[in-house]
Parts: sequence; C-alpha cells; structure tokens
Amino acid sequence: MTVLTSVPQQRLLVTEIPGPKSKAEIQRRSEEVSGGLGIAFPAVIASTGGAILVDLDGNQIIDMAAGIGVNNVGNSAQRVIDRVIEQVQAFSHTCFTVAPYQGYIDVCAKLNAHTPGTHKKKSVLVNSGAEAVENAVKIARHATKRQAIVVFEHAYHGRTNLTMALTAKNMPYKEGFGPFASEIYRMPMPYELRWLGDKATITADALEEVAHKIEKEIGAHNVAAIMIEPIQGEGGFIVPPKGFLPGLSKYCAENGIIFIADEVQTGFARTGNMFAVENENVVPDMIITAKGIAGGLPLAAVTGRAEIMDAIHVSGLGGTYGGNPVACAASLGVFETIEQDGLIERAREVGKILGHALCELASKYPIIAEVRGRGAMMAIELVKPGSLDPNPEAMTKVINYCAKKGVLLLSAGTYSNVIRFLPPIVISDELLLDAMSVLDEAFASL
Ligand code: PLZ
Repeated sequence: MTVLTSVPQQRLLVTEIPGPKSKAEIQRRSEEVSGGLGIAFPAVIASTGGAILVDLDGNQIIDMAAGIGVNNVGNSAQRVIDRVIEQVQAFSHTCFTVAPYQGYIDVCAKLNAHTPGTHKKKSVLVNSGAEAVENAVKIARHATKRQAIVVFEHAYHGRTNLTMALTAKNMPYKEGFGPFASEIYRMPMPYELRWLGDKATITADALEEVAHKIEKEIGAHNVAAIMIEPIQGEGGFIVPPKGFLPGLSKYCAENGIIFIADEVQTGFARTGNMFAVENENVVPDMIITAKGIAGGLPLAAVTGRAEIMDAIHVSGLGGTYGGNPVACAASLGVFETIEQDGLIERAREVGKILGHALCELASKYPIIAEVRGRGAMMAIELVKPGSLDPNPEAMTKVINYCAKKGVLLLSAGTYSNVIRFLPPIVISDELLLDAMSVLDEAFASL
C-alpha cells in the first residue's frame, strides 16, 4: 500500500521519547489540563501522515492506534483534507435543523446505502459515539414504547450518564460518577478464553442463558432493544463465537425487540468488511457509527429501518452541531477513499500480516494466552505463566517499551491485560513488520 503524504513512512528516533520539547509541553499540560484525562503515549504530536505521527522533537512514530480506530483511511488523508478545506471556505455552520445543506443528506445517503440490509433506511447525524448511542436508545424506546435496554458484560458504549450505565467496567469509566440511568440490564458475554462452561456448546448455551435471563428478570415484551458491539472494543477485542450475533438477531426479530449494533469501533472497513456484522450476514435494525466515519472530524450517526427512524415526532431529535458541514465533507472523503483505494481488502491483508506475526509471538512467549480479532482490529491477551490470571504488569511494560522505541500501542480489556492493534488501514507492510519486530524485542526484554 502506498499513501499519498509528505510524511516519510518510516520509524525514526532523533531524541529519546519523550524528547525535550515534548517533555516541556507535557509539563505544561499537567499545569493547565484537567487531571481527569489519561495519556497513552508520552510525546506531543506536531504533524501526521499515513501511519506515521511526527512529534515536536522530530521523532517519527508508528501509529498502531489510528486515534482509537478513527483514522482508518490514514492520518491526514488527502481526500479528507481537500474536502474539508473546500467546505470550510464555503461555510462551516448553519445548524442542519435551522438551514439544511447537501453534505448532511449525502452522508445519510451513503450510510443508508453502505450499512447492511436492502430495506429502506434513514439516518440522523450527531457529534460523538456516546451521543449516537444515546440517540439510538431514545429512538428505540420511542418506537417500541418499551423501556428496557439489554447490554453485555465487557461492553463499552460511552461516558455520558446513560452510556456509562450501558458500559460495563467500573474503573476508570464509572467510579464515583453515579447515580446511573435505569432500565439497563446486563447479560453474560460468551468470552471464549474465559468461558467456564463447555466451550463446544458456548454459542447455544450463551444464547439460552440470555433468553432465560430476559424472560425471568425483565420480560421480553418490556425490552426495547438489545445493543452489542460486534467485536467488543474497550472490553478487549472480544469476538463473539460464531452464531451468537445471528442468534441474538433472530431472538430480537421473534420478540419485537430492536437489534442495535454499536459499530463505533468496528466500522468503516476496520475488520475487513465495511461493518463487522457483515461477517455473519447479520442485518441489524439499527447501527451506530462514529470514529472512522469522518477521518478525525467529530461525527457520528444512527442508521435504522425507516419506520423506526420516522417513529419520532418532528424536532424530537436534533442538536446544534450534529452533522456539521465540515465533518460531513470529511466523511464523504472517507467513503471515497475506502471505495477507491480498496481499503476493505487492505484491512483483510493487514489482518493476515498482523495475525501471522502475533501468532508467532504467541508460540514464542507463553504469556500471550490468545491472539484474536479480525482484519485491522487484532489483539493479544496477556496472562501469568501457566495460568489464565491476567498480567496487566507485563502489558504495561510491553507498551512502555514500544513507546520508547517509537511504536504507539493501546491497551484494552476488562482486566487491563490486552494489547490492541488498530493501525490506519493504509499502513504499509514494512511499517507493520517493523512494529512487530519492536514488539518481539519488548517481550524478549521482560
Ligand atoms: N461505542 C464501541 O468504542 C469509544 C473510548 C475512549 P465516543 N471508544 C473509545 C475513551 O477512553 O473515552 C466508543 C466505542 C464504542 C461507543 C463509544 C463512544 O464513542 O465518540 O468516545 O463518545
């Protein structure tokens, strides 16, 4: 894959990381910015291109995060930049519900066409993943006249009040931030590595347990929606066993429940399909998108069956900035890049290269308990030798080692013991393999 960028697609260290300029800015950050924000990589970014981030000191860092699965089409992708510049020169805001513009309608049309299913669909645009999740819940409740929302163990759906309630993990997301929204019910997730029952029958057993719990604890007729990430992101790239998503979707159809796929992290070619549910031909009633939708501009969406999306009274949905024209222009650049540069295919190739390299590491280093994921969304889960006990210490050491060598990796997981690989899909084979060799050194150094 070759990317059009003036930033050389090579790792390069000219100072230690963080270098002196980054150090000074990180010090300033600690004085000026809320202490409530984390920091995954200890360098301050000056420019980006393709799969390389350049810091203030001139170090070229391999980006294995893509801004948490956002810059799928590459950092500073040319078609995104061009469309953003053109739009910002024309106008940057009217508010779509005050005075409409074409870009918003174009993005909705693209979403309606590219999301799974041939039924008539409509969309609404908002600013962030969490806001899209909130809107999906509003719409599902309104359309069904039911209140209960079913989510899963290890789920992540956001940090607003309602979405904190939908998110599973307490630290750091929920601790001290309650009380949380009501009518949220959490179901067991078939997490194969840690499943205590018979793994041969995991799908059927998990589906039966979910149906049983819904019947006994909620009543299926009270459930507005079942919401799930087709591959759980923050939870640790947990891939549901084959048949689980189709089974849930069937259960929803039989019980008048809206099946919502949260594709915020899995969407836009990331997993080797435009959307991850396509892997098992699942057609959700509603699909939530964000992150990769606009190559770094704040945009998110809910797309659903027209009759569900139209069940809401006029002005029941909205917001000042939702579907901002500049973000919509960026999104059209993203759709164009995915289509014209074959990024769905490329994500599959990235998955093969990553999968192969990670499996080799797993055979060399027994603390890697599992390699999992799909396409350009892969992860390894680390354990204490000879057990399934989580090994967050090793995870931190490996990530920090790689950071010092100019490779940006992200953590994940309920047990904080997962390293995830979410590179821009346009990353070259050479950069991927370079990142993998640094990772090998990191494990060897433990
Ligand atoms: N749904 C599946 O992955 C965002 C969170 C980063 P927003 N995940 C990254 C952090 O530490 O806050 C996410 C997601 C899924 C919803 C969201 C929320 O999307 O755009 O961050 O609100």
